[in-house]
Amino acid sequence: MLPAEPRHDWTRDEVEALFRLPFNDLLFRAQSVHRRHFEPNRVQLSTLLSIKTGACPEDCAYCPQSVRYDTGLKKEALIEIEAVVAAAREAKANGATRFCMGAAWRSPKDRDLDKVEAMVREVKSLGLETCVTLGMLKHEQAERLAGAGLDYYNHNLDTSPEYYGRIITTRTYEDRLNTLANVRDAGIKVCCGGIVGMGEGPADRAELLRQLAILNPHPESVPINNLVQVENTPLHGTEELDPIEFVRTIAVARILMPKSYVRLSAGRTSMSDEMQALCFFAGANSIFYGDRLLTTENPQNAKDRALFARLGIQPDGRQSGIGDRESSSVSSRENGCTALA
Ligand code: SAM
Ligand code: DTB
Ligand code: SF4
Repeated sequence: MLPAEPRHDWTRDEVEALFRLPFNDLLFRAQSVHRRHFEPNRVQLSTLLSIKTGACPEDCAYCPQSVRYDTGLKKEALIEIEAVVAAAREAKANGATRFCMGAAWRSPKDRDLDKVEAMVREVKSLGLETCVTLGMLKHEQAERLAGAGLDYYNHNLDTSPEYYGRIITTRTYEDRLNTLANVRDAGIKVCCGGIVGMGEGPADRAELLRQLAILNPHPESVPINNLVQVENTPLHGTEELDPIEFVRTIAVARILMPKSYVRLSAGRTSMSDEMQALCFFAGANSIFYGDRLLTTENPQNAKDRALFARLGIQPDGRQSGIGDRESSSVSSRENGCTALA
């Protein structure tokens, strides 16, 4: 039996046992959970823009934007609002429903927030959902962003508490949980996930997902990033994660957080169409869409559109068109439920 309501009391043993299921059993269960809560052939599209690039004082071992690693990235101060609005218009025209603005800060200064608030207001007025990721946030800062109408704040746990010290030393796991609590208290929706493929072990992947799933409520949006290896970052050269293990991570995230959007995030440029299709089958129902993430590449829009066409996937916010392979209407979801219950 599948539990009807999300749980927040998953144990390590339970989560590790999910990871160890035979692959077909795991995917069947994840797909069954998915069909209970979502239309199975719909994917939400978020477009990213870096609004302040590089020269970050933090030491996140995966990140090309840290000032500590010579990645050749051109740093850029907080950009002007006109450039943000132009990028948001383009994202909307291309079919995104959410626009996510990221800044390479440890935490924002109060005067930076004036500009970010204006960006949020302008992007929202275009009819897009807004998300920002600005580093650690104090309670009052979260309140200010909520006042500007911000929909989502992205702040990732990144990995398990046990592995965390190998990846970041300049802020603690506790700091991250505090920021998430401040965001939640201000009434902003939480986007929180992590990165795999950083040399962590299976228990770390399980524990990252368990840490996300014991948050109450669950994050509304859960980005699962596959490490993008950037030359001259400490994690460059890390052994790549087995793609099947990546798909398992998506499936377990779907089972643990049944009502959350699970985003197939960074790392898609090195994934095959078949691997992405398995991720969607495992319950991923959101992606970053647009040819750039923050500083690295993402698949071109045309490539993603071709993938959706092959898979009969409809982006959120679009009506299914005549001639589409399979309508993603509620009735198809219900059919699926009956078939898979
Ligand atoms: N500076 C802010 C912070 O760290 O909270 C916001 C921007 S930061 C780039 C947002 C997230 O992007 C990180 O927490 C990490 O999960 C993800 N990220 C950064 N570099 C990545 C990489 N090379 N591969 C995969 N994910 C990455
Ligand atoms: C998230 O979890 N992944 C995005 C977003 N939140 C901000 C960022 C991925 C960054 C990948 C490396 C880069 O492009 O700089
Ligand atoms: Fe800075 Fe964020 Fe990159 Fe860490 S992940 S170095 S905080 S930009």
